[in-house]
Amino acid sequence: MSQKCLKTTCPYCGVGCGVRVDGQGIVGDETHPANEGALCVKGVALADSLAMPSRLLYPKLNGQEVSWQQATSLIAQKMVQAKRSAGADSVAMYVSGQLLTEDYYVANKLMKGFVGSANIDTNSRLCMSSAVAAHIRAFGEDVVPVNYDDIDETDLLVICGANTAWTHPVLFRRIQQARERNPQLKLVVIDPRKTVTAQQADLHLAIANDGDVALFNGLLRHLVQKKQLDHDYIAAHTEGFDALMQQLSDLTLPLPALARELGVADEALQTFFNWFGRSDKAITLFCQGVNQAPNGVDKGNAIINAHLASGKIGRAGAGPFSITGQPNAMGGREVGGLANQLAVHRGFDDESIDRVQRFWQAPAIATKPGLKAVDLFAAAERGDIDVLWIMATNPVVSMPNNSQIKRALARCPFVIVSDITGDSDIAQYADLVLPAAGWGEKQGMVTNSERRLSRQRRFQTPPGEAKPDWWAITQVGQQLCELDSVANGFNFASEVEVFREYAAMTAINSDSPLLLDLSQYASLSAQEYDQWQPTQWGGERPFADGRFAHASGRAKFICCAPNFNHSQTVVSSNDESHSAAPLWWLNTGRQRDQWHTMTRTGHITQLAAGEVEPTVYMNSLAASEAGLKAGQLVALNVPQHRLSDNVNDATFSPSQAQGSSVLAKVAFDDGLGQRHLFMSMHWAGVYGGESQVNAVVAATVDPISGQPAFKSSYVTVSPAPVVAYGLYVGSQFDPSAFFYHTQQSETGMAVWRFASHQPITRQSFTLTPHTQRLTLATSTGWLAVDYETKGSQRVIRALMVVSEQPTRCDYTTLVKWIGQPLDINPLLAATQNQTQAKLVCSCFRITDKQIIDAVEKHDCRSVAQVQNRLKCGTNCGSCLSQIHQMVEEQVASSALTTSAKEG
Ligand SMILES: Nc1nc2c(c(=O)[nH]1)N[C@H]1C(S)=C(S)[C@@H](COP(=O)(O)OP(=O)(O)OC[C@H]3O[C@@H](n4cnc5c(=O)[nH]c(N)nc54)[C@H](O)[C@@H]3O)O[C@H]1N2
Ligand SMILES: Nc1nc2c(c(=O)[nH]1)N[C@H]1C(S)=C(S)[C@@H](COP(=O)(O)OP(=O)(O)OC[C@H]3O[C@@H](n4cnc5c(=O)[nH]c(N)nc54)[C@H](O)[C@@H]3O)O[C@H]1N2
Ligand code: SF4
Ligand SMILES: [Mo]
Repeated sequence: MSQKCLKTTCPYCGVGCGVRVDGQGIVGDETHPANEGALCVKGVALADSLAMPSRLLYPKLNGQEVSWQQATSLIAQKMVQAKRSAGADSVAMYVSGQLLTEDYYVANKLMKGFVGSANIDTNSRLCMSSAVAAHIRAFGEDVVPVNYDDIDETDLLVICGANTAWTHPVLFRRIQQARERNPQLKLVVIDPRKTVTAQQADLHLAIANDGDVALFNGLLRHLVQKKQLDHDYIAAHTEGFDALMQQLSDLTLPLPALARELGVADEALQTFFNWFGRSDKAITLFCQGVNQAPNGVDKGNAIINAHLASGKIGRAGAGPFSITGQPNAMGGREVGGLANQLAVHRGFDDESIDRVQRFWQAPAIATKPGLKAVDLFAAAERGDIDVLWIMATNPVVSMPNNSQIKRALARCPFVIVSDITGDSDIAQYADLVLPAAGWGEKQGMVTNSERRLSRQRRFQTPPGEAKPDWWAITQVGQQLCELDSVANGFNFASEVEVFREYAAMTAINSDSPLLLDLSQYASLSAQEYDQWQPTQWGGERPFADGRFAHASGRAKFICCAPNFNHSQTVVSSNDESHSAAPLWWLNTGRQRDQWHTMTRTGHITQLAAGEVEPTVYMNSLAASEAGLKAGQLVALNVPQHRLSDNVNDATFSPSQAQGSSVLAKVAFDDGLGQRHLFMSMHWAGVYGGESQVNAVVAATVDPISGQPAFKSSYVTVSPAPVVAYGLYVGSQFDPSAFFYHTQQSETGMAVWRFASHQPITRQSFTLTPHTQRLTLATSTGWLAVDYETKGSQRVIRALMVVSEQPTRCDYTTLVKWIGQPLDINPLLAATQNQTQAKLVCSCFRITDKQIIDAVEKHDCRSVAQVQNRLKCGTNCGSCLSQIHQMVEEQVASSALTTSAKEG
């Protein structure tokens, strides 16, 4: 790490926090407007993320090292051959919101201007495409009209379909600070789960899955009835209101019926409507509970309708606020990385095609939208894609119905994967892998959720021959131009040259109503680029003048039909007629401490301690009705009728059904409704490759955006046929013989968990080198200790515990025994201790049990007192809201107990 101080941005979520890197480490940048110095637990662990195992170091063709020259000229040749023999659409790229703007720009230019196909899509399809489509329908352009600062100005904050406390923690912290400063500010959370975010709210509406359109249409109806519309705004700046009003009674239900349909109390719904109607200013912040739905675009528009109708947009403290997931999802949208956009917010109308073609001097401009992610892989599965270049995304884990993705990759004749690690599941499917320079080794621009462009800066040298993605793309581009005998469109020597061209290109918007215009940076010097300060495009307050990008200059109301069919009760009873086993609604998303498919965070001890193995959360009552215990291994299965749907598809063979289940351990969460499951999307690779939730998530998409409905699948749940559960703590272990196995990183070692169909014998484990073994019976199985004798001491090197019962023993405490002198009785007690504590503070590894003890046994009566004792929440603060909640509840309950005793 460099000694001098350098400013860059965090590579994880779309909050886009600034960080400072110096000889001391990596800390929050106080001067960055997105975070003012704060970082969440993932940001705090950034320095550890750099010591990544299994970096890709050299280009490899079918496992053999090749030079970059060989690799890139092969890609260019394959692309040209495919183009000539099967047409430009047989070439495709699948890229990522984790690329930098410069990478994204040249990838888009290569495909849409020089290969001649718009078959370039991005994982933002899985993430933001519904919000993009909603913005374009309403505003005529993909513009997010709210800033983080607006949170300090608003009267009402509605968080819809987002678990912000975990997924955008620094933004949530800002929300909590705003509430502390302004006790009048109300927080409403709309989420079928009682998440950590929902626990903090003044009002939580646990609506039925995909009930959002009905809810927001209901809000609009309330605004009409209570005369809380802004008629002046509607008349001056919008269109389509009358048409919407004519249909409104068909688009929602009157209050008691609506409340019933959504599964929430009348009064709660009424309270939300009243708060929204009476607030002068309101912000509706939304994320994947809105976007990842079969009606995700309509959800976005139903939200926007309510804001337009009440004039709560285009001014401080008001507006619909789509939060981006990835660090540069927004930058990708700007350059045009989605298959249905051409470039720089331009679509495929004749004028845009002409302007883009002329700007690029493109020999082969794409003239129609390309295939969206799910369709793109379906085309590959049919054999329609000959060359597929995948960059900075891991679709075998992150795409729905991922067995189809695996089939597609196996079928595609030439798959190129650019990644930073060979451990990613996608790298296993590549014919050619390219080693990419990762965060800290590459540089460029990213745009966060509030349209703010910040610089990522390089502070270390890439290992081996790893290269920035933009460089690899331009090498291919240059050779492709040569093979096609056209002028070289990829003559870029550095990132700033790419950025200048991108900025210059946005000048094609200058005489249009589009707000994306960075042309003032078209001649940025290298020094100015180096010294770039975080800057927003579109100005501080887009739409302040009430002008929108539609030809009429007005925003549009969109009629959105509610999706009552998708409410929990209706779908499950319909579907059950096909299936003997009861169906459970599977909701998927994120954990606080992991990033996506774990390639960048799975190896970090501090982050691995949050959710230690693949876990499916369910209501304890529903579990007991189904005869399931906490800690038990279960399989989530694709219901029979969906398998038979697949069978109707000519490409489906019965053996493929075998990939259609997911293994996970049961944990109780009474914040979930009956037969409502939640599981994270993270488990993958060495950490939990048998538990990729997308094996059972259906590839249902929103018909407009093509975004998968990751939160709306139905599955059956069955106990896994486990004869023995096991755990191994040590530094080396091969768990591949077990049908279920996972790995949790620990400093200098790991914890493997596994399950077996057969009894596990003591002989089935090889001894750790240089050790002796002691085995002992426990109440449910046995414990083996591998130890090394040093003088008179026996030092523990590895431990394994095998049990016939799903045990709730707090295995992580066993880690503390490694390297310690063997002391049988306390060790045995530790393996049989049945209280599994839940980690609350990752920075100081403080569990819920310790916090409860601090209140109960050590008489701590406030968060400050608990923190004095345990330090929890004093570093990154990601868990602060949880600690507040716990301390409050615990203090109240111990007061009750005391008064009961006294009474
Ligand atoms: N720790 C962590 N943070 C991350 C990421 C990560 O991997 N790890 N990834 C980043 C990325 S790329 C993204 S896109 C964001 C995602 O950020 P979020 O959208 O906040 O996270 P999710 O957990 O995917 O889902 C949010 C919530 O939607 C709810 N939901 C499900 N169905 C419905 C519904 O029908 N209606 C409503 N209203 N809600 C529903 C779920 O219960 C869930 O709590 O997080 C970003 N931040
Ligand atoms: N069931 C379910 N599935 C989901 C979701 C969900 O909520 N539920 N959410 C969806 C959403 S919103 C998203 S955004 C996706 C995310 O899903 P992915 O994009 O597939 O997840 P990542 O693990 O971030 O994949 C990034 C890959 O790029 C590699 N990488 C990192 N840095 C670089 C670099 O600089 N260059 C290159 N070339 N490679 C790099 C990493 O090692 C990793 O393999 O998942 C989607 N899938
Ligand atoms: S909130 Fe956390 S993950 Fe997101 S940018 Fe900030 S530090 Fe990174
Ligand atoms: Mo995302």
